[in-house]
Amino acid sequence: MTPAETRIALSTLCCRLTPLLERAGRRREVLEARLEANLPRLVDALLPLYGHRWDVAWHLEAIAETALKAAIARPEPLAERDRDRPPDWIRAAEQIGAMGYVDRFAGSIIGLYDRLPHLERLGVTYLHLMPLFRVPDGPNDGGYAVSSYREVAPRLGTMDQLAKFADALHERGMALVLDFVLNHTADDHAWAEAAKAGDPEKQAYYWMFDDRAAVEPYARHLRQIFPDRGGDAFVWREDLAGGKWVWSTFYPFQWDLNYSNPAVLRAILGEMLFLANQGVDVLRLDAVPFLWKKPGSPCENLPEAHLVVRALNAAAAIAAPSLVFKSEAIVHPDEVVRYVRPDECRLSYNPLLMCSLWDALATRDTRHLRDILARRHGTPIGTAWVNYLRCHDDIGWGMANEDMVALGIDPDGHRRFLNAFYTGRFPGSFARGLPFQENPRTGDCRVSGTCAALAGLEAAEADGDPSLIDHAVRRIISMHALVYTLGGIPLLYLGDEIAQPNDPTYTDRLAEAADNRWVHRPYFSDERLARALDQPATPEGRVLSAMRRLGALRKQAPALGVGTIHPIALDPRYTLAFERRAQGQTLTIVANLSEHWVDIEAERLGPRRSHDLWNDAVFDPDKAHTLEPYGLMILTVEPT
Ligand code: OTU
Repeated sequence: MTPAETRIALSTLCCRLTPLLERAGRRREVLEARLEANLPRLVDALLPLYGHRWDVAWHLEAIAETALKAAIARPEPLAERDRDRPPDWIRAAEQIGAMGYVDRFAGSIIGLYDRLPHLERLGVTYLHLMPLFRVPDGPNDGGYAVSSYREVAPRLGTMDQLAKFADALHERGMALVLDFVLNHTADDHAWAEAAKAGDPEKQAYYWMFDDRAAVEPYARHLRQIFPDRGGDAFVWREDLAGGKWVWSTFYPFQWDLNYSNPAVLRAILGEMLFLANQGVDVLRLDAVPFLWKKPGSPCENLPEAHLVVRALNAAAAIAAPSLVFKSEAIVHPDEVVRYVRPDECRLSYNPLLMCSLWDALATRDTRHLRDILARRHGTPIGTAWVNYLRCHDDIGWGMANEDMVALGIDPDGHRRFLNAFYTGRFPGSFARGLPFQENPRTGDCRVSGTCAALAGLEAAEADGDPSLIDHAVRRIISMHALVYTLGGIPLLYLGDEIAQPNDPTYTDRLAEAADNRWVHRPYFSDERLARALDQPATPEGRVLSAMRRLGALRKQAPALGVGTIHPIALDPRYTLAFERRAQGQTLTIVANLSEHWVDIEAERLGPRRSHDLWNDAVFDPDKAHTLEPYGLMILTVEPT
């Protein structure tokens, strides 16, 4: 688009929006200012996507109108939140995230109220509830096959209850985070049902092909996401007007939306802003890399996928400015960071840190971890990582091959080792994970398992050896401590704070049996929580008290928010040390990711006496210090 064309599009758009603005009442001035600031961004994102269409002006107008209508309908308390919430809240040290399934963590939305004291004790300020929308009966990919974005699954509650719960969270200084599954809908979403009934407009919401020849230019270039399902990303559906191939990147009952159709972007924007107006603060954009498809390309991370996100971001800035997007792109690290920018997603999962931490734990070698902290950990101003150890998905070894090669590591061989290690197949491994989506052709797989199972607690408890149990507990704590001290928002996977083991009972449930990610999605154990509280010396008791301490630490340590990390070179290579500085505070974190005792080269940690906050001890650089297996120090310079 030339600047002149953009200007013309913009001015036509402004005229068309005027009658709507007249209905905005007191908000008119604010909305005019927001339109002025964000309409150009919206148009810049949309024109390269749809500018070639004869009806582009009509679609631009419809999209802008959808945003403006949602802005006018925004409930007053949320409009206040838009005004009052400093946009940089996501970068503050006091932010602590937690994620869980409504049913597994609390039974229902109403049940969540009883869990609030537990969350508050952990310092949680960011609560990510896993998809809680209406879904098909039977398999629904843990809620990621959405039948309606506007209805809560009846067994969990209602949309009204959710909106009220959002208020309750806000009153406690917590943000509500929900998934927005925008790459696909369930095959029984109203749009899919209309497509089945022969509605050509709704058929054009999806990727549908009459014959296989039309599928091939795409199919040949795609990576298999779920090899277990057999076939490729296309499914033949007899129930679609005479039979059609439908694109379904994930499970066959999840139909990919067709964003090359601007009506889809408008429709999904409507659903998104409906959720924003229920009080959702952060939307986790599921599977963003897949949003755009082009024949002959891998159909992942295409530049147009970024434009779709930018268009939604600009529309949200008009309608619900305090809404934040979190990107879920579990891809090559170079691609992951491309979504992390204020005009796309201000938050993003940090899969590279996650898998590098597990890598260091298995190899007792922190070189790769140090390397990524030095080179790949920064994010643009106004953005932050969401750092985590476990989530509801499997672990894939998403390090960059070139980074590994530079360290003399063979990427394929190393990934095979990590898979063997974390599935307990490697001799001497402490981990008890399961291979997820093992590809018989390549032998490749990913890993399922809870933090406790992967960090060795399960194997150690089966063994009954107290020193192994102690090591496993220390692993869990030190790994979480790194997540809590490496900036960004740490995201606790609920259940891990009480070291819940794998849940093998998923195989008894029909809808779950074929997907072993359910092994690490256990029902929250009240019994375990009670034991953790009553018996602080048990593994769950030690982990819970450590998680509470880490939570409390972040509240007092501005240095732990987003900011620069200065790695400190320490030998041997199973130790990791780095310094965090902000607002006059300096913290030095030292972790031993091995079962060995380590002599710490104290002089490398700085010349001053400091206080070890974690072990409540004096750290004197002139004295010898040793760090116990999987030990941790958090040093702060003592005021003189
Ligand atoms: C996401 O994950 C969700 O986290 C999964 O739970 C869903 O099954 C899936 O989408 C479909 O909705 O491949 O193995 O780069 O890697 O979107 C998990 C992003 C996945 C993909 C990611 C996907």
